[in-house]
Amino acid sequence: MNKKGFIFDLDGVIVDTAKYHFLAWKKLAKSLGINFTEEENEQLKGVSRIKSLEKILAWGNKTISQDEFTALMANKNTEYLGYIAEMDENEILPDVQRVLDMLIAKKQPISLGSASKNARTILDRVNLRSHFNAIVDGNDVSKAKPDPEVFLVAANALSIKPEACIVFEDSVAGVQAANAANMVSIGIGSATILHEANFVFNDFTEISDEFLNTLITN
Ligand code: B16
Ligand code: MG
Repeated sequence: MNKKGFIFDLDGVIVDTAKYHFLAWKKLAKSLGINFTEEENEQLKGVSRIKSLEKILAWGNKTISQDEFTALMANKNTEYLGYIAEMDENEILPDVQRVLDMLIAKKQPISLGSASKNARTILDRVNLRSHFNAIVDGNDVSKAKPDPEVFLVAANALSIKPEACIVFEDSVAGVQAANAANMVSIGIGSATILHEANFVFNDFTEISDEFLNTLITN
């Protein structure tokens, strides 16, 4: 049987953790007297933790010491982990389980390709870790999306050539990273925002088994 490498982003694709990132960043911003909006949070999707804090400080016109920066990052993550600790299978986004089960039934290699350093914890919370043949996250790479590193490392971990990999992504930076890796990019979200993707669906309920079969055979 044909084997393709299926690479899933985590936040915004498998689970909606953006809302928890928002709450944690909002609290941090407030402590600095910065008004952080949901629109700004949108721009942090797929962006690493360090880059996210740099952006928030720039939006708020704040300069802080390196020590304070490090302390704020740690505080934000502790706050975020508090929300993550409450997660369970109910937070898996619609039809993600169906798509994963279908790909597993078709013996397709599956990897995670996420910028998050908390990816393994989240997969454990929602009981999906065993569905993945490989997990590549923010702990395994040094270059953030739109650099293709995270997806190239995932392809390598699956022993599948990049050209034979398919990436599911909700962020613009992630779609650009998949394209730069020479992979098929599938945007999950708004077609207007993710117009650089090869295909775009609002969510996994729109992705049929027939479409997945075409990806496997072509
Ligand atoms: P953490 P993804 C990304 O995950 C999120 O979209 C982004 O908002 C977050 O800042 C980044 O992970 C780092 O997350 O603080 O948990 O290491 O979408 O690439 O799965
Ligand atoms: Mg994402």
